[in-house]
Amino acid sequence: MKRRNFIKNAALTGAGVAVGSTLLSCADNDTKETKIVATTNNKSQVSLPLVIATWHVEEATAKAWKVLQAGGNALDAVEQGCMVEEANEKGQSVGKGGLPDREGNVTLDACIMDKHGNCGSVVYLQNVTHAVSVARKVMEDTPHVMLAGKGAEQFAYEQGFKKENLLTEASKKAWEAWKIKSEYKPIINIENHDTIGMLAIDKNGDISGACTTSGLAYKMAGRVGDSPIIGSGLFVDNEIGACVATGLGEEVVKTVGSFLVVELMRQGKSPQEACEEAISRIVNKPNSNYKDFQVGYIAVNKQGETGSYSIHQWFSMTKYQDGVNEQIQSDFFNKS
Ligand code: SD4
Repeated sequence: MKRRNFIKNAALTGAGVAVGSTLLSCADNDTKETKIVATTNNKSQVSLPLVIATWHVEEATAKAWKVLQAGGNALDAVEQGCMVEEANEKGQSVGKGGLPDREGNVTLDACIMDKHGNCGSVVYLQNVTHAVSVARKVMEDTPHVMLAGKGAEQFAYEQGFKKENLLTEASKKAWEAWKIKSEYKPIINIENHDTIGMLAIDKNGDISGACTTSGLAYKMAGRVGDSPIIGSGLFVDNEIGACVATGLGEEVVKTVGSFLVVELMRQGKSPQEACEEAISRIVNKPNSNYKDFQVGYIAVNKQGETGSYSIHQWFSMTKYQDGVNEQIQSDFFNKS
């Protein structure tokens, strides 16, 4: 993930951060195919297939796009796309290399949902990198939706997943430095916000989604966030559209965020309007302390229109459509 580079580049080049329908920035130097575009989504550009993902994950969307272009289905695309970030040890909020909990254990949460409304999820999974694939196995090979902890891990080994140490040297060092301070105050957009959520529509027009994370860094042992909770971290309704969340999971769970976005689209809102409304449900709560945390949503509807919105600046969505892999800077609530 190169979100921090993006932020730095945008600042250094004086690239615009205005929102609305204005063009935002010049090309990202890292990849020729990736460019930063308008924050609003142009309906006339809609064509299938397409894939969107939270944050700046163009390698993951490229993988998913390859699957879709070859005629693969949306379910395979989102699983394989998410696996790219799970295997990326530099991404410290997903899969291998994820930051651990307070005790030094890396624990993963993931879920996946297909065009039929089938879903699978794993929570508090240890020692297995590809949590999203274990979630898919739960969906396809068990009578259940969710497996947790030791049971999920045991199931993964039975399915042929290999045992790995997920705590890399870099994450161990970061945890040891954190232990000295022992202060639990995640920094917005910098710590704890690299969960990858991915939504795809294949050439048949069918939608699937997936979400995978190591959760909040330095969380309490046993803590589970929104990402593996169907309806909170992810929801897909093939008739309507899909949504996936990132940010402080506790706040997403309290509003059943992704289900809310899909239901708002069912009532006629565009994906952009639905994401904005779901964020407003969080920030407009009495005594909401939204200034202290980030939540972001991305959504797609059955027509292939997309939207993304967050509480604070610097949330972005990566979108691969019409052969172009681009980072779209999200509009956001807190302009103060
Ligand atoms: C969680 N939503 O566990 C996740 C955190 C996240 O990037 O988005 N991390 O609450």
